[in-house]
Amino acid sequence: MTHVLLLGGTTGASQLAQALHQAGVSAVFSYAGVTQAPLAQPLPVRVGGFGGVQGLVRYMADHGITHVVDATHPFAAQMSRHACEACAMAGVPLLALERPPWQPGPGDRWIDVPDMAAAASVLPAEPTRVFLAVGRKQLQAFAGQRQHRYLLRLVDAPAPGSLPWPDDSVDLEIGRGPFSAEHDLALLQAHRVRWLVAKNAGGEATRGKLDAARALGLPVVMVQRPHLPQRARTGHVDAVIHWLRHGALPGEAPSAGRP
Ligand code: 3Y8
Ligand code: NAP
Repeated sequence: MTHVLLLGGTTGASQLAQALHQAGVSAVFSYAGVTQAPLAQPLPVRVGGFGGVQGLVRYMADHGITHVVDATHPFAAQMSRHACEACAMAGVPLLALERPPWQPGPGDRWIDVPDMAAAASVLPAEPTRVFLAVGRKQLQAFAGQRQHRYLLRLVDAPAPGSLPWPDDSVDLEIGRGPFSAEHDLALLQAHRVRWLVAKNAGGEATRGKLDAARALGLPVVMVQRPHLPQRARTGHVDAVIHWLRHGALPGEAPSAGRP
């Protein structure tokens, strides 16, 4: 009897949850619990960490998990690494649902950097106005660059005094996306933004800020994805359903001994 653990928290995970529900596949949707009111899902939901690799192995045994689909974000590297380790230890098949990284096009002024610290180091020395579209957890990397005026987009309003700068020295936009190019163009113009910092998340939900930056001729500091272990992966929700039914991705022979 198939019972899927869907590691969620992205648009792709929400789309897969709908497909699993419609296909009548038994599954549980997992959030880390880092936002106050995550989107509702058509599947049973569990919220919170598993307690590391061993905790995930124990959760899979206790709940009869037969397959894991890692549909987390490309920057949720620790969760993805834990899923690889735990599934290898437990002998549970694992498939990643992931989207390709964004690629620069004509007119894009991207500066690729390997990580958030490098992103902070390429910002100009002289004071300017920077849109940090990297969420709450990554802001510390910019704490030393106090000469800039920052626009922050966060899912939840930050607790007073919790930001690395005085609350009155930053501008906040609270929202979870998707954000259109029109919306982000107006946002960048309203705040006279001169630089953007973004993670190469891929997908359509937040690429609007990149289209807006191109239209305004603004430089984008683009943080590259962390490296992840080798694992089976697909970019298509229907390929996940096929994998669950046939033990292989479309066009591949079923792996020996797999359900
Ligand atoms: C808790 C679940 C859906 C899900 C929507 C996608 C799209 C919007 C792009 C910008 C960039 C950012 C951030 C972002 C994106 C989608 C998707 C995606 C970026 C929610 C969600 C959870 C989170 C966690 C949150 C992080 C933060 C990152 C904001 C829900 C809305 C900046 C990443 O305050 C915090 O602790 C927030 C933390 C991890 C990155 C960070 O380091 O701060 N996502 N985002 C999931 C959980 O608890 O398991 O609340 O409903 C999901 C989405 N975030 O179904 O439509 O699919 O990528 N999320 C980044 O890419 O830079 C926003 O503003 O332009
Ligand atoms: P992370 O750094 O890779 O993981 C940190 C710890 O959080 C994990 O070791 C695990 O705790 C727990 N965790 C993460 N995702 C989980 C999930 N889906 N279900 C249960 N536990 C989870 O994770 P993150 O970058 O903070 O991302 C947290 C969530 O936000 C994920 O669902 C991710 O898909 C979503 N998200 C993240 C980003 C981003 O920019 N990072 C963007 C959009 C959405 P234990 O070790 O205790 O098991």
